[in-house]
Amino acid sequence: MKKQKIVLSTLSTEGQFVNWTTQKHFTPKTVKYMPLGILSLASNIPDGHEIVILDPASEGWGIEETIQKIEAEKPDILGLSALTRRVYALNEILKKTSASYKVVGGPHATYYADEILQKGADAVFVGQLADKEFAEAVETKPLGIINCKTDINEINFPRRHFLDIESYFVRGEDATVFESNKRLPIFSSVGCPRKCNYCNVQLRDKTRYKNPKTILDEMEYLYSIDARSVHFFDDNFNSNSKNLKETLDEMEKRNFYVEWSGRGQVIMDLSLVERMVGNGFKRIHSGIEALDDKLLKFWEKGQTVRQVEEFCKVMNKNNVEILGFFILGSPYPHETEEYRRILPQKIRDLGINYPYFSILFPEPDTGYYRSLLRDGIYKEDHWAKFMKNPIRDFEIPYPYSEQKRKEVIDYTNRIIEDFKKTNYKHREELKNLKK
Ligand code: B12
Repeated sequence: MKKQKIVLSTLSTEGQFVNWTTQKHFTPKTVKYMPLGILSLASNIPDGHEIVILDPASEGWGIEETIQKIEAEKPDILGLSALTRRVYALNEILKKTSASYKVVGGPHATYYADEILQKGADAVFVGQLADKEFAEAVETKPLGIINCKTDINEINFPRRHFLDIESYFVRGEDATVFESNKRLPIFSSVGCPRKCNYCNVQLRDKTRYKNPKTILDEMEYLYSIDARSVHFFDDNFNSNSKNLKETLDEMEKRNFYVEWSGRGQVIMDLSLVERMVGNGFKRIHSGIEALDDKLLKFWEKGQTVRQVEEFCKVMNKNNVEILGFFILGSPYPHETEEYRRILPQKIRDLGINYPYFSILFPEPDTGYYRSLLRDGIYKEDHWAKFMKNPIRDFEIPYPYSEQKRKEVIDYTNRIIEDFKKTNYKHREELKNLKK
C-alpha cells in the first residue's frame, strides 16, 4: 500500500453556535485542550504512513486559516473531529479542502451522519471509539457510514508526541486552578451510565472502562513526558467501583505516585477516597447541579441532596478539593427565589471549594430540549431546522421570557462575584505565588 499522508484535525471555533452556558469568569484564557480522540486515532494507524495533527480549536485559527493549514499539508486523507456546535466550520472545511478522501468522526457524527455525507464527506465514522475502523480505512478507504465497535482495551493509548506537548501544559492565569501546571489529561473510560436529561452523552453507547494496567501504563508514560499532574478527563471516571479499586491496586503494586484528579459522579464508593488520596488524588470535578431534591429529580440526575452531603463530607474529611458544577436558570417553579437565596450558604456549608455555575442551555439531542418541544415552549424544532442549513453564529431563542434570561444572567454573575471574595480568592493567591 502506498504511503498515505494523513491530516487529522479538530475544528475551528469560528461561527460555532452561540451557547450561553458559560460566563466569562469560567472561560479559560490560555488553556489548550489536548485532542485525545484524534491522538488516539493517530496512535493506532499502521506504521509507514505520515501523520499530521492540527488543532485549530486550541490554536484559535479561524476557518480560512484552518483551510490554508490543511491545504498546505496536501493530505491524501483528511480526518475531521466534529463537535455539533462547530457544524458550520465543518461544512466550510469539507467544501473548501481538496483531499481525495475526507472523513469525519466524533460526537457530531452520532446523530448527523447523513447530513455530513451530504456536505461532502466520503465517510462518516459513528460510534464511541473508531480506532480499529479508521486504521483499516486508511488502507481500504470505504465510503458512507461506518459503524464503529472498537474495544477500549484493544487499542494503544494516545501518544502525545504528535503535538508540542509543552504548549498543552496549563499556564498563565489558568494554572492557578491546579497544584502543578505540568498537567495533562487521560481518559480511563468512555460513556456515562447516568441519564441526566440536559446531557446527551448517555445516548451514544454503553460505558466502557480501560483496564487498570493500561491506565497505569499511560500514567507512567505521561510522567515520562514530564507531566506532574494527571487529570482523568472522562465523562465519569468513578462510576465503576471495581475498576477504580483495581486502578488503586495497580498504583500501589507499581509504587507509582503522581498528583491526579478526575471528572466523576457524586455516587461512588466513598470508602475508596482515603486510598485515592494516599495515591495522589487531589481534586474531584462533579456534577452536583442542584442542592434541592425536586430540582435534582427534574434533571433526572439520579442523586439526592443527602448523597451530595455525604459525598462532600467524605471529600472534606480527606482534604480532596471539590469543583462542583451547578446549573442555574431552571424553569419556575423548580428554581425558586428562596432556592437562589440560600444556595450560596449551602455551597459554603458543604465545603465546595470551586462552585462552577453554568446557565441552563437546551443542547441538541437532549431530553430537556425534547421536553421544550413537547410542552410547546418551542413552537418549532429549531435544532432540526438549523442542522439542515447550519448558519454561522446561530443562536437558539431563549426558551423563557427575556426578563427571566436577564434575571438568570444577573444572578449568575452576582453569585460568581460573591464567591470571588472567598472561594476563588485561593486561586488569586496561587496566581500571585506563581508569578
Ligand atoms: C474531555 C471532554 C471535554 C474537555 C476537553 C475537550 C478537548 N480535549 O477538547 C473539556 C471539559 C474542556 C470539554 C469542553 C467542551 N466540551 Co466536551 N467532552 C469531553 C468528553 C467528556 C470526553 C472527550 C474525549 O476525550 N473522549 C475520548 C476520546 C478518545 O474520544 P473522542 O474524542 O470521542 O474520539 C473517538 C471517537 O469519537 C472517534 N473520532 C473522533 N474524532 C474523529 C475524527 C475522525 C476522522 C474519525 C474517523 C473518528 C473520530 O474516534 C476517536 C478515537 O476512538 C466528551 C464526552 C464524550 N464521551 O465524548 C465531551 C463532549 C465531547 N464535549 C462536549 C461539549 C459540548 C463541549 C463544549 C463545547 C462545552 C462548552 N459548553 O463549552 C466544550 C468545547 C471545548 C473544546 N475544546 O472543543 C459534548 C459534544 C456534544 C456534541 N454532540 O458535539 C460532549 C460529547 C459531552 C456532552 N455533553 O454531550 N470537553
